[in-house]
Order: sequence, then structure tokens, then C-alpha cells
Amino acid sequence: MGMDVQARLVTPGDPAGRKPGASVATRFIPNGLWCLPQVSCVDNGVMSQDSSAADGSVAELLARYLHDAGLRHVFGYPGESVIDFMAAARHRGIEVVSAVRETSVAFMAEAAALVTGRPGVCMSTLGPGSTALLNGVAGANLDRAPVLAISGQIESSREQFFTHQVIDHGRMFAPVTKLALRLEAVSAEVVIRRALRTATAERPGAVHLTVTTDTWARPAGVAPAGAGTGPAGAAGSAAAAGSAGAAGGPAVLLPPLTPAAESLDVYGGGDPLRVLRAARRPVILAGPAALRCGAGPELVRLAELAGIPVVVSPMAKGVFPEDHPYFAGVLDMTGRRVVWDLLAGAGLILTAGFDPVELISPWSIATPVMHLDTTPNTDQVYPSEHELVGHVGAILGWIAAHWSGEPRWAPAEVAAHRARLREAWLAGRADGRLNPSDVVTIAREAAPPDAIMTTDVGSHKIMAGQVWQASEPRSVLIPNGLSAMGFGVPAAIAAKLIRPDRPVIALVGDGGFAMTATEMRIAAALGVPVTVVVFADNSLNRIELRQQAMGYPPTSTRIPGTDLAALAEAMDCDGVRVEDAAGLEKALAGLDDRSAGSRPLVIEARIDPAQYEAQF
Ligand SMILES: Cc1ncc(C[n+]2csc(CCOP(=O)(O)OP(=O)(O)O)c2C)c(N)n1
Ligand SMILES: [Mg+2]
Repeated sequence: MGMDVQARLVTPGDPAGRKPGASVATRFIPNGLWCLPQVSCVDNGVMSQDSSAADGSVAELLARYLHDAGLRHVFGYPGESVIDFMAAARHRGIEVVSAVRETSVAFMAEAAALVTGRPGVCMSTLGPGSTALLNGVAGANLDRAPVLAISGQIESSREQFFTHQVIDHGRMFAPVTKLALRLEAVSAEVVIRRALRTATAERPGAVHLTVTTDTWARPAGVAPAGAGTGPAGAAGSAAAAGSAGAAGGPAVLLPPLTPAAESLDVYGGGDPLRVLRAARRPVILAGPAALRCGAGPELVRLAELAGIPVVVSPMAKGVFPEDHPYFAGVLDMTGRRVVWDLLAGAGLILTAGFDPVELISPWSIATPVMHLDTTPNTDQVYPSEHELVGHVGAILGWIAAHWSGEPRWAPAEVAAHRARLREAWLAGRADGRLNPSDVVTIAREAAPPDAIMTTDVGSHKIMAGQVWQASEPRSVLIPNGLSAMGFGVPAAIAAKLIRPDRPVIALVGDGGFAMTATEMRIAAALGVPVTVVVFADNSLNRIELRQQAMGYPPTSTRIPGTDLAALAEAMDCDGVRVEDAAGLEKALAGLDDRSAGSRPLVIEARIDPAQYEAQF
């Protein structure tokens, strides 16, 4: 099905004016769910004896919504206040996956969202469960991952005065989510829809729902007719949409869960196309909204047509093939000065879905910027005279349709830039040692192109973000918004659960691994054979280097070594320690075949961190 969309010009002088631009050939986007691959569903059996699973309860309605949204996993840590919901989820065929702590289940939900493009769901109990969940929820929010976080709460009869384990979730989660609400029986159906739509609408992020223990079993959606909150308000369309329950409570009326419509609005005075056509030496800076919009093909087309190099942000890795002649590196990772020099020397930067949340360095260049994104340039980290706002693929297609003139860069010039970048990330590498960049290149060689790679946070991330060559969207999960340590291992477990067909490898620091090592017991119990490579340098290296640069001795940044192979074996995983490149190659051989039945693998890679020192 096809549909023509006109570019809409909204200029200060002509607020209502809609000068038609060239039409953009667009595809009609349904919810995006019908075209997604099937997820295998674990048969949890039928628990008809569960009162909570009864048709029409709040617990059952939420489970039904999640199931109809294509979700088959809830990542949750148990507690008394969420028992009813766990039962309802199981009853609906949704697997409740636990971790060893709540922060990890939130990271898992984020990873699920990033790998699939669908919402991820995490769950905790009240009080200490919800406070422990917080870091991962904040991470999802700043990584712009659509995550629905659910916490139980004490019964409503005690909620307003009781103090034991009671935290005001609304106040606690408000600063780290797009929305924090209570899920109440009377408005359950609308609130669930609002939560899903808010989490997925651009920019996506986390939404938190608090549910008092007694609410789960209550009949959902008994609002007055016309309020749009229940069977009465939704009666007209209930039969046509989703899984309904004439006798079983409100119907599922799933909102659109796609990032943006294939249209564009143009803000700013004058004609942006004239600016684009006049641009000398433009560079594209692609970010996560380009990835969410699936704008890879349009990026490649514009880069090739106009001869424009493409820099990507870490969270957008894979949106543009990194072996492409116009690939120009990853922003703010190893070798960052070379990439910033390219941007500083450009005549115009086209920010294609770039999100300033990923900036590690300040934006200190004066190059003019044209802002192309799903949202207006509300951050104002860089000024931009024109903003092209809408579906990033449609915007890039529209620009390509109006482009003219010679290619602005020759492939050889971009190749020379890439050679400089390579020289930068190799700087300080010592022959005969296991250097951090060796670990990344050996892991990349061992993994097939479609492997999913996660990182943790620290010096190893800055290295891997540049050196790991991404070839597919949604195959690299680098936390780069909140940048919280502890992401890499649980994210890998969730990714492997959801994509059992693809090898999953986590590249993590020894500090981050220490925070999450026992999650490997969960991986073994679940039978998900992830491979974890630990950059073992006995150091919180990223911080130790900062201390060094400031002239201080290491304080609290030297960490004791652990026999990780023995630790892995104790958790029903395979474990091996390697000291050199040959050892690592051997340990990673057969990464391709680590399928169901294999044990998870932990590789303690004893690196020489001197290379970091030469670079950061
Ligand atoms: C939860 C959390 N605590 C602290 C930090 C600050 N921090 C950033 S990098 C880093 C060091 C990480 O050490 P390690 O995991 O060993 O990685 P390395 O830098 O050695 O590669 C620290 C402490 C953080 N980002 N997240
Ligand atoms: Mg370390």
C-alpha cells in the first residue's frame, strides 16, 4: 500500500503556511507488529485456578495488552505485591524472567526493547525493589528505550499512612521517566494505552506504573460511559480490535507503536533545499532516531548520491554499514579527535536523528547544523537555522530527491580520514601484549556479521564503540545515555533469550562484571549460551586514568583480581583465562556454534591497559 505525503513548511513568517514541497513516497505503517518475526513462546501451562488471571482483572488486562503488543517476556524480580501479575502474565503465555537484582531486570527490558524495537517490560515489588529498579529505568529513559516499568505497592487501604517499605513511587520515578502513573482499576485500560503510547512515542523512553497489591485482582475498566476507560467507552470498536472479552473486561485497543509517521515538517526561514544544495563538504551525523526509523537504506542512498561521509553515534551503530566507503567513524569513542576534526572542518552537518544525550565531549565546533530528527531541536546544544522534523528516512529521501551537483567528497578522501582514525585507535598498541583493541578485533573476527554485541561502561566501551565493526541495525547495544555500569551482562542475556538464533557476545570491564557476575548463574539456568569477554585490568580504568591526568594517585580505582574461570565454573558456565591473542582466538573459536545446549562462557582476558593511556 502506498500513500503520498507532502512536506509541510512551517516558517516563522508563515505559521499556517503549508507550502507544498515535493511529495515523499511513503509506506503505510501499521503498528509494525505484523511484520516482526514471531517470538517463540514458552508454554507456561494454564493456571485456571489463579484468581488473578481471571478475565477482566487489572492483572489480566495488562498481561493481555503486553501479549497483544507482541511481548513474550517480562523481566521481573518477585515480591509479594506483584504475585498476582506474575500469575496473570504466565497464564497469558508471557515468560517472567528473573535476574539476581532489580537493576538487571531493568537493563534486560532495555536490551529487549533495543533489539526488537518493541517495548520492554520490567517489574519490581514495592520499596527496596522499586529503589533498586531505579537505575535501570533511568538508563532506559536516557537511552531512549521504550520500557514499561511496573512496581507493586502496599494495599491501597494502607498506602496513604503506612511507612514500612513504602516509598512514593510517583515522586521517585518522575525525574527518570517520561511518565510515572498509578494503574488503578477504574481507569486501567486508558492508563495502559497511555503508558504504551508514551513509552514508544518519539523520543521513546521509560514509563513507570505503580500498582497497589489489591488492584491486580479488581475488575478493570469500570469507568462511566463516555470516559473512554472501559467496555462502555470502547464498545463501538471493541469487537474489531485486538483480543476482546465480552465477558472478560475491556478489549485491547493497541495504540500505534511506531516511531514516526512518514511525513516531514520544515521549520525556519528561507529554503532549506537551497542551503543543502550550496553546502560544501557536508557531513552526516546519524543517531539513534535514524536507527529507530529504519533509515539505513535512505542514509546509504543519500551518502552515495551526494558523496557525503556518515559519522554515527554509538547507539546508532549498525544503521550505516561500517565497511561502506562513506563510513566516517563513531562519535566520541576512541580516536574522537579525528572524528571531531572532520565535523569541525565540514561546511554543514546534517544531524540525522542524532541525540545530544550521547555527547561525551561538549559541542564546541562552529560548523552550521541542519537538524533532521523526529523531534524539533529542543535541546539547543547546537544552533540550527532549519529543522526538518518527521520520519528520518522520509526526510533523507526528500533531500535525496532534491539533491543536485557533483559528489561533495571523493571516496578516497573518506578512506584517508578512516586511515587517520585507525591510526588513532591503534596508538599505544604494543606488540606481544594483549591490547584492548586486539580483544575487540579478535572478538569481531570470531563473531559472524549478525552477532549481537553488548558493552558495559568504561575504557573498554570507548574502545569497542569505535573498533567493533557493526553491519546491522539493532546488533550493537552500547549504553550511552545514562552510561550506567552493569548493563553489558544482563543485556546480553536478554538479547540471547529474544534472539536465540544469533550469537551474543558481551564486552565488559572487570569492574562492571564484578557488579553483575552472578547474573551468569541465571544465564546458565535459563540455558542461554552468551559469551562474556571481561577486559581484566584490575582497574576501574576510565576513572583511574582521570585521576592520573589530574595528578592524583589511584584512589579506590584499583580492584582486586578474581579467578573468573573458577567463578564461571561455579555458576555452571564455562570459564577460561587468556593472556594473549592466540589464547583469545582459541577461546572464541566456534562462537558461531554456541547454540542451545552450550553453557554460557566467561573469558577473562588479561589485558595490558597501557594502550588506553596513550589514547584517552
Ligand atoms: C553504576 C556506575 N557507577 C560508576 C560509574 C562511573 N564509572 C564510569 S567508567 C568506570 C570504570 C569502569 O571500570 P571497568 O568496568 O573495570 O571498565 P574499564 O574502565 O576498566 O574498562 C566508572 C567507575 C558509572 N558509569 N556507573
Ligand atoms: Mg577494568
